[in-house]
Amino acid sequence: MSLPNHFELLATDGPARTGRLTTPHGVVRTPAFMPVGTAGAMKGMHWREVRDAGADIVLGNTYHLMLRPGAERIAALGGLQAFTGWNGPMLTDSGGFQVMSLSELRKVKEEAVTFRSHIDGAIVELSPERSIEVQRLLGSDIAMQMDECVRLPADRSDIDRAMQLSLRWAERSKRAFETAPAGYMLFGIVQGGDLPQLRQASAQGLVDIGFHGYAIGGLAVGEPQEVMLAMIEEVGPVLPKDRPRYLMGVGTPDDILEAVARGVDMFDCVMPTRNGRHGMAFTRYGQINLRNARHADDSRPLDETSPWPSARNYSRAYLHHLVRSGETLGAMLLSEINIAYYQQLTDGIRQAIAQGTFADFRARTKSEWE
Ligand code: PRF
Repeated sequence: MSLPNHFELLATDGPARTGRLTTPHGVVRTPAFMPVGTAGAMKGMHWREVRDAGADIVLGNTYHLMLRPGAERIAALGGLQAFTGWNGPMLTDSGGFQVMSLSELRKVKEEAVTFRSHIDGAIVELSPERSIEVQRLLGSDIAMQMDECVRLPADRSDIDRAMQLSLRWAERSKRAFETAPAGYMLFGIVQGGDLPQLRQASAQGLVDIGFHGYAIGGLAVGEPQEVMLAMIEEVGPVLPKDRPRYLMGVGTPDDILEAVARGVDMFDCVMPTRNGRHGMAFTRYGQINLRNARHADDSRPLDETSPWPSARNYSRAYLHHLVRSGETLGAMLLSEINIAYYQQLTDGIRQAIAQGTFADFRARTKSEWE
């Protein structure tokens, strides 16, 4: 059964697209970059800065929030938006991927995954149905199906088994989502590793079930960029043109430009905030490691042309000093500067697609990286 469509394509430029996704908490302009606020907070940033930087939507995690402070508690406190103070759209990841990367003693069975909480060691079970229930208790605008993501390289049999399991979990997730109020969305997740045939089968299986949008998972998990881009090209023709496409956990500015060139509409990644906390700045001149001694006497700002004040107003020497001294302010400034850069990038991408000049924009942006 086909679900209502809340995505409107405004313009295309080759395979690249720009559009609007309407959620219960507001409109998301695409291509969109979603900053990651894992545990109900954007590490090192105020929500007002996230909003001012230009983000329309942020990502939260089922896994973290169900363990602490708990989904039922957040629901009783009015849902994620009321609880956190972020009043815009939120997408939540389903938890399966975080179980695999963060918890110990995990066991994947047909019915559910069982794992030991990384917080207090408690044994916790997460099924596709419970994942949807948690995401609905959180009040997530866009919920994700539970899936199993295999790290690459992997054997064909492992990739195939996880892909088939993810398809069965997709069906169960959709059934569990049937009673959600109008306007809320559920995305399926394509798996299939680095194998074109399995990617296509996964995408076709999800389209047959029918989702509000489609994510491409299982990429940026150890394969070279060219393999990731080839897998996006495999699923492109299978996915419905009128539905949003979300590449999960990606990536660098270069990954984003290349994926947009292949039809991707949405992204999320911890890179701008995590790398920022480790002294790395994303700028129009490329990535700059402020730990490096060569910045110690450099009075220039990171980017004198940036619309974001902190990228213009602090010297590289001062940022270097903050990072080397372990000052909280260093992590805070680089987080906001990086999130602002990612939003400027997607803003430029959207404008270029609307004007039919995306190829130029992509070439010009890359040519400025040192
Ligand atoms: N599945 C889910 N979340 C994810 C991924 C996935 O495959 C990835 C892979 N890059 C990041 N986040 N559910």
